[in-house]
Amino acid sequence: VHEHKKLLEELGVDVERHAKMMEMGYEGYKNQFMSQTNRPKAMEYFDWFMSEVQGQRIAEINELRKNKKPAIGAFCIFVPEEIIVGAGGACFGLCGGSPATIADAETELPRNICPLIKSAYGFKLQKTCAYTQSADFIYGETTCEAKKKTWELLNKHHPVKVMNIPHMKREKDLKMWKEELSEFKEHMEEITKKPLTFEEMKNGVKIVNEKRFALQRLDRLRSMNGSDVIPISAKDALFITQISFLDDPIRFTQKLNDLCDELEQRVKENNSVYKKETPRLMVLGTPFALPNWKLHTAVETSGGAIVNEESCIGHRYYKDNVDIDEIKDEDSLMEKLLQKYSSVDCACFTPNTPRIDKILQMYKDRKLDGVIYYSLSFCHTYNVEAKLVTDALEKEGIPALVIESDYSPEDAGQIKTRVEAFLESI
Ligand code: BJ8
Repeated sequence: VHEHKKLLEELGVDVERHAKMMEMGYEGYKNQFMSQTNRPKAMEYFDWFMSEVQGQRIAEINELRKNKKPAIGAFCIFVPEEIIVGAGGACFGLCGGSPATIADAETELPRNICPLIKSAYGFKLQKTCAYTQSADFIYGETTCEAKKKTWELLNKHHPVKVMNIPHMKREKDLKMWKEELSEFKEHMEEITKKPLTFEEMKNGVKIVNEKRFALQRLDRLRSMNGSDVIPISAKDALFITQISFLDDPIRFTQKLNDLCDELEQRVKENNSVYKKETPRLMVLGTPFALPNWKLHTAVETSGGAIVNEESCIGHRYYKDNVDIDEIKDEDSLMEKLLQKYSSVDCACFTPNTPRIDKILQMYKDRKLDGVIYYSLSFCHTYNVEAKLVTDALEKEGIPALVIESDYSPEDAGQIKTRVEAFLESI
C-alpha cells in the first residue's frame, strides 16, 4: 500500500486512516488465515492478493481508467459485470463488511438498517475504501428498501446510477429489466466515449462465464467430490469467493483453476483439512462482504465444516452461466443475460419459491448434516423469508439453525455457543 500512497492521495483516500485500517485488516487475515494448517499451496496467490487488495489491484484499476475504461463499484450481483468487462473495464464490490465505519455512517443513516449498507456508506464518508474512491460511478439497484433509499443520500458524496430491478418476474417486469440492461450498456459507452460492439460484449460474457465455471469447480471439489474429503477450509473458500468480486477476472480464473487442480489431487490422496466425520453444513442467506468471517470462524472453532454458502457471496453468484452458444446478435445477448440475471433467487422477489427448491436440492447433492440460515440484522427480506425456508426444511427433517447478526464482535461468543449446541444436536 505504501508504494501506492501517491495514487491513493490522488483518489482522495484518507491515507493515514486507510493505512491503519489496512494494517489491522491484514493482521486479522494473517492470524485467522495464514495460521491454518495443511493449507493448499496455491492459496499463496490469494494471500498475496490480500496483501495487495488496496494496493496493486487499485493501481491496476486506475491504469484502466487512464485508458478510458470503466471502473464500476457495485453492491449487488444484479450489476451485469459482463458488459463492464466487455468494455475492457473493471467491476468490483465495494468495501462493506467492516464494523469500523458504522459509527460514521450513523451520523447520516438510521441505526436500524442493515450493517452492510451502513458499513459501505461509512467507508465513503471516511474515504477509507480505495475501491469506492476509484469508481467512476457506483451502480446501485432497487432491491431492498434500505439500499434503494440510500442511493439518494450516497449520490451526494459520489456519483451513483441506479438500475431498476423489478420485485416480480412477470413478462412485463422482464421486459423492463431488459431495457435496463441496454441502458446499462449506454452508461458504459458514456465512459469509453465509443460504441460497445457485440463482439466486445460477447467476449465479456465469455470471460465472466469462465470465472463462474472455476467457482463452480471449487464448489464441486468442496462438497460434491464423490468422497467425504473436504480439501479446503471454509474460510479459505469463502475468502476466494469474496475476492472474485475484486480481482481481474482472467487472472483470478487462472489462479483458481490452479488451486482446483491441487484440490483434485488432494481428493485423490484422501487429504482432508477436517477430521473424519466432521459435520458438513451449508450456510443460507445474506452475503458475507469482506472481511466478514465471523460465522465461518465460529463454525470452524466449534468442530463443524461449512462446505457451501448459498448466499450472493457464494452459490447464488456463480450457479448460472450465460448461455453463450445461443448468442447470435446483440438482442439475443441481452436476452441471455436477462435469463441469467432473472434466475437469481434473491429474497427481494415475491414469490421466491425457486430458492426453496434449490436449497433442498443442494442439501441432497452435498450430503449435508445441517444448515445455518444466516441473516444480517434488519434485512427484512431474508429475515422474513427465513420462516418459509425453515418450514420447508423442517418438512424434510433437515436440521436448521437461524442466526441473525451484525458486524460487531460482541455476539461472537454467543454465536459460537449456539453453533456448538447445534452441532451436538445433529
Ligand atoms: S441479489 S441478496 S447482493 S440484493 S443490503 S438485501 S443484506 S438489507 S445484499 Fe443482496 Fe443483490 Fe439480493 Fe444478492 Fe438485505 Fe442488507 Fe438489503 Fe442486502
